[in-house]
Amino acid sequence: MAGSRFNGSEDFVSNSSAVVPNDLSAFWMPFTANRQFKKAPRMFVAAKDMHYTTADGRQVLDGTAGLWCVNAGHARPKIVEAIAKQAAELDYAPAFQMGHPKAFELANRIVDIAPKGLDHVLFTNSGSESVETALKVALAYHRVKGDGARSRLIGRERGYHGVNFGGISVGGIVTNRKMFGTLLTGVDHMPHTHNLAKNAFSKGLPEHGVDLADELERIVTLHDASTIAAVIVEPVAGSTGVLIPPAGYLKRLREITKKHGILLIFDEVITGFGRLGTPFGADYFGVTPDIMVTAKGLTNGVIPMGAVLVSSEIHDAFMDGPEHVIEFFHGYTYSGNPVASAAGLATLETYKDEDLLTRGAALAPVWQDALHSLKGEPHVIDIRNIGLVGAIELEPIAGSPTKRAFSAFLKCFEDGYLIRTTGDIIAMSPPLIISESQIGELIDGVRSALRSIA
Ligand code: PXG
Repeated sequence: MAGSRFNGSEDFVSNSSAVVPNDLSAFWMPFTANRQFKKAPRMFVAAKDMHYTTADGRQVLDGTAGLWCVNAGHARPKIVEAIAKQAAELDYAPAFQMGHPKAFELANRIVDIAPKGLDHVLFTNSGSESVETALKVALAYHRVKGDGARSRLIGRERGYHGVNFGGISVGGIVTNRKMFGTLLTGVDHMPHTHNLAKNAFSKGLPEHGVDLADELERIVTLHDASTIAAVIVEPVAGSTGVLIPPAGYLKRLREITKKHGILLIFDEVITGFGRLGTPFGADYFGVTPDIMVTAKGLTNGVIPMGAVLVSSEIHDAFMDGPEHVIEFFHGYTYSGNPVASAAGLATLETYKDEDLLTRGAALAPVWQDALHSLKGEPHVIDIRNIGLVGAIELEPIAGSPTKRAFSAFLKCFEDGYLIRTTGDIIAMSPPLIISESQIGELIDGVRSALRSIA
């Protein structure tokens, strides 16, 4: 179709075995400006460790771990081998009323590294499904306890909890919500914690804003605790531009939820599996939720999989009634899929072999210094960091929000660096195997892009 074909398609036959098609019209790409992309496609055809290879044979340093998921770096041998072996040995086993060993083994290994008290695992295929699963567990938990009036769910402005109906209902991103009708009823939102006036250029946790947790008390007063099932937050809000919680904020949320019998759900799809320099965000902040939502880094992004961890108290509340009856009417055809489970096990082994779940802590000071060296560069109005996550907020071009950051993204890609942008915020979250010199390289790439864009 006109406009969707490359000119001179031989330019896009890669130097690897992958051949890039020259008709891009059929694939309606996710969260992508499709028409713009298809006019000037950016294609990856291979990846190894810290680098992608583009269709035209260039190396691109991965500053985002794919989409916050390739925490161990690309094409790691243990994971690649485990997937191939599992596919040949047991490709699929029915997920309902049947089992296979690797799903149980993976659940055990996840519990081993999880915060104490989160002892049971439900498997899903994505972060979005993990969120839906967590919300449903929370609602059903109160119901099986005879407290079914607790049906309200509380999220937060600027929260991202995937794209399904529960997730966009508790989420706080206007563009992700406004097209889709009335969403779930009985949802309310706390304010977000981002405050440039008070906290710009904070290193690590911002100093101001712990009192924003008290907004939950206001919401409880409005609706009454007896109607509220759960509060869901990302320990660090990733997708809306790395919003780092003020010191003490998550502890305060934990106290308030506990006081009112409200479940606390941490959405650790991004903060899980070493991103903050600890196995989970819960460890970083010293706050244990009742339910923890994960995905992404669980399988290093290689095979789609998510996991929802719940406390024994929640799990045990369901283990009642006649034993032949299904306790929780929820699950997916691919819950605990054998190949995904094998990928998860090999991923956790790789993390362990290379101490990747804590490597971010050792690198964090280097990362922080490198990021904050961008202070004073053109357009930069804030820099923030935690673990191996960083964000650079740019002054938007008047009348054209998002354009400036997107130009930086394009320039970086051209120069061999992969970054992410959301609004006018650049977000970075490299694989946890990044070297100190690669951190320097990446930040210098961003510096040079900032100096060259309008
Ligand atoms: N919760 C959180 C906190 C997430 O960050 C999801 C749920 C949904 O996961 P799935 O697997 O259904 O996509 C996410 C996903 C970005 C970006 O660049 C972030 C996500 C996905 C894609 C891009 O910020 N987070």
